[in-house]
Formats: sequence, C-alpha cells, structure tokens
Amino acid sequence: MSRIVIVSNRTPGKGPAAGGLAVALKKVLGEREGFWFGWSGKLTDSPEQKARFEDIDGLHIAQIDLSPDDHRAYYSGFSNSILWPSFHLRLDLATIESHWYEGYRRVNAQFAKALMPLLKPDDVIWVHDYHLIPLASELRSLGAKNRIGFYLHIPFPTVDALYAIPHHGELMRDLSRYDLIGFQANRDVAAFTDFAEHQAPSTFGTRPTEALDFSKTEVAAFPIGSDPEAFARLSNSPAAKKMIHRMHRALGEQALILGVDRLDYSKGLPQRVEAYEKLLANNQRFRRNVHLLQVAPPSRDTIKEYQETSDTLDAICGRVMGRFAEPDWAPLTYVKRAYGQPSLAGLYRLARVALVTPLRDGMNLVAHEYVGAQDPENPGVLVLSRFAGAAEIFPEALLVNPFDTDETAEALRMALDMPLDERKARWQALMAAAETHNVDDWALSFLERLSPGIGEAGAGARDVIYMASVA
Ligand code: ADQ
Repeated sequence: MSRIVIVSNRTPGKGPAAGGLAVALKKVLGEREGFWFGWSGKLTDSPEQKARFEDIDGLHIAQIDLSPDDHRAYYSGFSNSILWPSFHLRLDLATIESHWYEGYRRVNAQFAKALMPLLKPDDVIWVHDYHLIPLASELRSLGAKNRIGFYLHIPFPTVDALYAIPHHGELMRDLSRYDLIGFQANRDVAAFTDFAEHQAPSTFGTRPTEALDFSKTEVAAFPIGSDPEAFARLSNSPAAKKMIHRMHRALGEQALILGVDRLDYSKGLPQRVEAYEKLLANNQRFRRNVHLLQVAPPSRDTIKEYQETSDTLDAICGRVMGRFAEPDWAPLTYVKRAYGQPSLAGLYRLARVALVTPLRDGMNLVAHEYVGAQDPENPGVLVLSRFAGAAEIFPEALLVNPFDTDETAEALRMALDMPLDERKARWQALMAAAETHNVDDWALSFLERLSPGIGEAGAGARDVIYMASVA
C-alpha cells in the first residue's frame, strides 16, 4: 500500500500533541506507513541539505533546519505578514517587503530538495497550509510524479485581496500543480472558483494570452473538526474537575462567559470585549452576575501587528475593569497563557456561554471543542461569528457579525437568558454536527479523495460537503 507523507511547516514535538489536528494526523500515520516532514524548529547559519530522521512518540519524523535569514523571510515575513493578513482580508495589516518572497521560495525549494530523495514513486503527499503553497511546483520540477494534495487551514481570499499579494500569479500557478486542493468551507471553494473562472488572462499568464489551467486540479471543501467524544471524556477528567472546582470557588453563582484563542488580530478580541462592555452597560442586572474569562496565549509576538493587538486588548480590558469593577467584583479576567486540553475542557464545561467571534477564521476548533465538552443535561450556548468556517457547520449557534458589537452584546444577552429546553435542543443539533465532522473522518476523507482506497476503514465515512472541479 502507498505510504503517506505529511508535510507541514513544523513537525509535531515530543509529549502530548497540542492540537486535535496533530493527534488526528498522528493517528493516520500510526495506522499506515509513512512519515511527517517539516522544519525542526532549529535555526543554523549553514543548514544541512539532508533531512534527519527521528522517531518521536512512535512517529517517523524527517526534519530539516533553516537559516535565520531564510526563516525570517519565509515565516514572519511572507507567510505571516503578507499571506496571513491578506487571506484574512486584513490588507491594512499586511507589510510588504519584496525580498521576503525570495526567502519564501528558497525555503520551499529547500523543503523539496530534502524531501525528494526520501520519496518512493507511489507515496501520497499531503501538504499543509499557506507556508508551503509552492511545494508541489518545486517537487514537480525535481521530477516528482506522485499524487500531491494541499490543504489550506485558513480562508481563501476574495479576488481583490488576492490581487494585493505580490506574485499572486505565481502562487496560483503553484496551486495548479496539486492534484487536490482542500478548503475549510464552501465559502473558500466559491472564492477560489471565482478567481479560477474569471482570471483575466493578461494578469495571470506568463504571456498575455496564457491563463492558468486548473483542469487537472480537484477542489473541494473538507471542513475540519475536533474529536468531540474525546472532549466529552476530557471534561469529566480529574484535571478538568480540578479546574471546574477552582473556578467555582472564584465565581460562585456568576455565569461564565468564555473566550479561548491565540492572541491574533483575526480572532476579534477587542471587539469581543467591547461587546461584553455593552452587555454590562445596557443590562445592569448582569453586573455581579456574569464574568468574562478570556484566555489568549501570545502568538507570533515578534510581528509588530501582533504586539499592537496585544496592546489594544490590554487597553480595552483595562477600560472595562475601570468602568465596572468594584472592590469585591471584577467583570473580567484576561489570562495570557496556554492550558492543557483537560483544563481547557473543564473551562468549556463550566462556561455558560462560549464567545467565539473571530473576524474571519478558516474553521475555528474552539467552537467544536466547546460543543464536545458540554453537559448534555445542562449545556451552554455557543455565540459564533458568521465569518468563521464553523458557521457553515453550526447554524444552530447564535450567529453574529463580530464587527457589530451591539449585535454581539444582544446575542450574549439572549444566550444568558436562554431557557434550558432551547439550550438542549440547540446543543443536540450542534453535537450531531460536531460528531459528523470529526477530525478523523476529515483526514480520511481528504486522503481518500487524493488517492482512492488509501483511506480504507475511513472510506465509508467520507463527508465532503461541496465539490467543484475547476476547468
Ligand atoms: P488557529 O488559528 O490556531 O488554527 P483554532 O481553530 O481555533 O485556531 O485552533 C486553536 C487550537 O488551539 C484549538 O485546538 C484550541 O484548543 C487551542 N488553543 C487555543 N487557545 C489555547 C489556550 N489558551 N491554551 C491551550 N490551547 C489553546 C488554524 C486556523 C483555524 C482552523 C485551524 C485548524 O486559523 O481556522 O480551524 O487552523 O484547521
């Protein structure tokens, strides 16, 4: 049977994997032959061109080091200061330095050169995310004929935002070298199709008459999910119970409103706290009866726009504290650190409302995890941004426009006032959707589409909600 080769920017580290994605892909690799390839996390002035193999937690992992300059241009530069903001429609936050593109391509070429000698002809290659868009092109130029799939974890941009990205024509040509492109949501498939069908030949061809040919590339939505049953179990684990106990002691009868996010401008954190401020301003009865806990570990904090988001959030949390806090009551707690999954599951379980309001998000796994961790007899309410891919999966959540803080404040009020019967009915529908879109089936459905037969056990569980073959 074909081996599976997973390629991502970073390879998983030692110890319990942080995210459901790493767990799911580990499971895929644990059940089949193959290996995971990526950057080791080490920087060195003259990196070896050959990959090192290491077994970590029973996984075969092949890694390369990068030079500090290349890494800066590829990771903080082109990937996270140009592609991330543009794909999230935040062109105002993009910083463009033209030399970053060369570093981005150099690292992709370095990945390809180190990966190529490790490949067998029938290996199936699954490339993850925006850092590695050119990888298939680079591999093909070295002679790879393998099936290669690409999965984009973040949203695909509108055509206008795409045009704002330097070298977008080359990047789109790179995408056409994949056999399968997977997106999170129908929204992304539609944006890609819009580009592919309406591309102006004079803009995208190497010559004025040459349009890009996507006829050999299949494009489909494969919405990622979590492992809701694992979160249900975790929410009853000793670590979760300890967290619940600790929070109970601090909160008493106050209803907990919870936000859990990386500290990223795409997550809409300042807008969220502003909505909470409006809830307290408009509804005196909630003061002393609710508490917002926002957990937001720093992320990409060498990038200026991330530091600015952190400063803005500090300021707005301070403002809400100054406006509403009393000597014996604080309206919110803001914790800038990461927690293990069991502690998070405890927080999810206790929270009467999850406030998941990104301005734009590929999927948003926190929404899935929250649903999985609820008590079926007394579930909480999910307030969810309509601009998260998760909104397509969870129409029974209270869907809001996160830019409209009045609307979010009103959704918070509705969530806090929602009767038990309605909470249960909504949660049952949400849980059914979270189970349908679980992360294991997601991985198998992508692999099965990329290489029919490879998913085996998972083949029957395929759940692709939309498919467009772009000719
Ligand atoms: P992210 O932008 O990182 O992922 P998200 O989908 O919410 O966003 O996943 C975050 C993960 O990190 C969750 O599993 C969550 O439990 C964990 N996490 C967040 N805060 C944490 C904390 N304080 N402590 C511990 N863990 C924490 C990108 C895309 C998303 C897409 C995912 C997966 O931006 O849209 O859903 O990939 O494809």
